[in-house]
Parts: sequence; C-alpha cells; structure tokens
Amino acid sequence: MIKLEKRSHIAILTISRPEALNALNSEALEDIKRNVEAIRADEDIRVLIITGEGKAFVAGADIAEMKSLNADEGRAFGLKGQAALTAIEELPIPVIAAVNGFALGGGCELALCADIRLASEKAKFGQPEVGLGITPGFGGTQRLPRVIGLSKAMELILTARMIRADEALALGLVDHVYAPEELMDEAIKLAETIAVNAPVAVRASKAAVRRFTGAALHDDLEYEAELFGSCFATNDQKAAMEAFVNKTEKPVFSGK
Ligand code: CO8
Repeated sequence: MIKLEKRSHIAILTISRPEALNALNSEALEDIKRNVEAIRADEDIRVLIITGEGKAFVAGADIAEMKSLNADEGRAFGLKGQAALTAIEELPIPVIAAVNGFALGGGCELALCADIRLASEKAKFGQPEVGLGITPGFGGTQRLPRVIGLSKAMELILTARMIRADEALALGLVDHVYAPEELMDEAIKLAETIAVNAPVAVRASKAAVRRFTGAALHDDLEYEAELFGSCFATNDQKAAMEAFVNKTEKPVFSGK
C-alpha cells in the first residue's frame, strides 16, 4: 500500500490503495511508520515528498475498518494513526505534501504533518468526521488550528464541508496550487531547491521552526485520542459509518 522511491537525495512516498481512494487502514498506517523509520535512518535522504496514487491523496481513515470498533479500540486506532503521522512530522528532514486529489479526514491530517503543502487544482480538502459521528482523530483538531487559525479550523471541522484547492490556498492550508500534470514536477523542483542547501542547517532550521507548534502538542494529541475514542460508544457513529459502507442515506443523528 506504500511505495517508496529514491531520486538522488529526494525520497517519494506514495500511498497506493487507489481502489479505496488510498483510505488508511491499520496495515497502511503500520507500513507508513515502517517506511518513515527507514527514511529517518537513511542519512542520504534530504527531503521527503508524500503523495497519493490515482484520484485521491488520501480519502481518510478506513471507514469499513472503523465502523464496528468500540471506544477502547477506537482510541487505540486513533493513537496508531497519530503515531504514524507524528513520525512524519518529527522527521528531521523537510517534508512536502503533494496533494493530488481528495485529502479528507485522516488525509487532510496527513497533509497537515508536512512542512510545506502543494496541491493540484483537483485537490479537495475537508474534515468530514462529525458527519460520521466521530471527531478528527489523527491530529486534525490540534494541527489544523495551528496552521489556519482557530475560527477557520472550527468552521471546517464543525461543518464537515469539503473545500477546493483555491479556498485551501486562500486559507493558508496549502502554499501553492498547480495544474494536476505539473504538481509532481513542482514538488520535485521545490525539494531540489531545499536539497542543495546545507543539510545540517536545513535540519536545524526545521527543528527550530517546529518549536513554533508548541511543546503541548503531545498532550493535546492524547486529549484528542480520548475524545475520539469516546465517539465509538455512540449509536450515531455506528449508524453513520454503516450508511457510508452500505451506500445508504446518511442517518438523522440522535445524539446517542
Ligand atoms: N474508507 C474506506 N473506504 C473508502 C473511503 C474511506 N475513507 N473513502 C472512499 N472509500 C472507498 C469507497 O467505499 C469506494 O469503495 P467501493 O468501490 O468498494 O464501493 C471507493 O473507495 C471509491 O469511493 P467512491 O465510490 O465513494 O468515490 P466517489 O468519487 O464517488 O466519492 C469521496 C469520493 C467523496 C471522497 C467519497 O469516497 C467519500 O466521501 N469518502 C469518505 C471520505 C471521508 O469521510 N473521510 C473521512 C473518514 S474519517 C477519518 O478519516 C477520521 C480520521 C481520524 C481517524 C482516527 C482513527 C480512527
């Protein structure tokens, strides 16, 4: 599900499960973590690009896998996703997300772990979780406001609405938007521009700038996982995810 390619000092990690729009299940999350550890150990790699295969970047965590989890299992799944994504964020080298298509839920949260986000004109972003009876659980409640500000993050998370690349650009969620066929070339060009700079200085700069997100992030993620898990004790979560998997109408939520 995960492909890792190396081009000189640049690594390209591609999420490759196009039949499910690259939805992240447990196996994919473990695979991402393993690959990220390999990237961390390879001192020759100076920049990482993350992208998705087909028409999606990542259309979220795997709803089919999540639908029957209980609260403890939900919390554990959330922590697994957080661990994979935090490993990306904590890589000492710069990470560029090349968002080629849908970046929803866990997919938007994956992009948020990158240091720089580029998008195709076809990309769509959103945190649709509250429509599925859950909260964002892979760090979105903490990273989205840190990137776009409190009230914009609240609006996106609480409405669950999907936005296009041009709105994501205006919000500061992405840094540049390109025609679909140009996206990877531009991502590689940007990676090359970074990779010719002094590696120790680049890593030190990333480490220093990352302090900006605050030391409290770890505790904040733990809190997110608690709340995320608690949603799996509700009927609304079960009904919404069953409806997605069975392609039936979205339920009217009861608050139970
Ligand atoms: N999980 C599982 N399968 C998925 C997912 C997903 N997130 N997204 C798409 N798929 C599957 C579809 O079921 C479909 O499978 P099949 O062909 O077997 O029926 C296939 O991918 C193609 O999808 P569609 O036919 O729906 O494609 P469309 O082009 O019609 O629609 C959309 C594209 C709009 C992206 C639509 O697929 C969609 O709404 N997907 C779900 C998006 C979503 O809600 N994502 C958020 C999921 S929740 C989440 O990510 C929480 C993160 C935190 C989790 C914490 C740990 C638990």
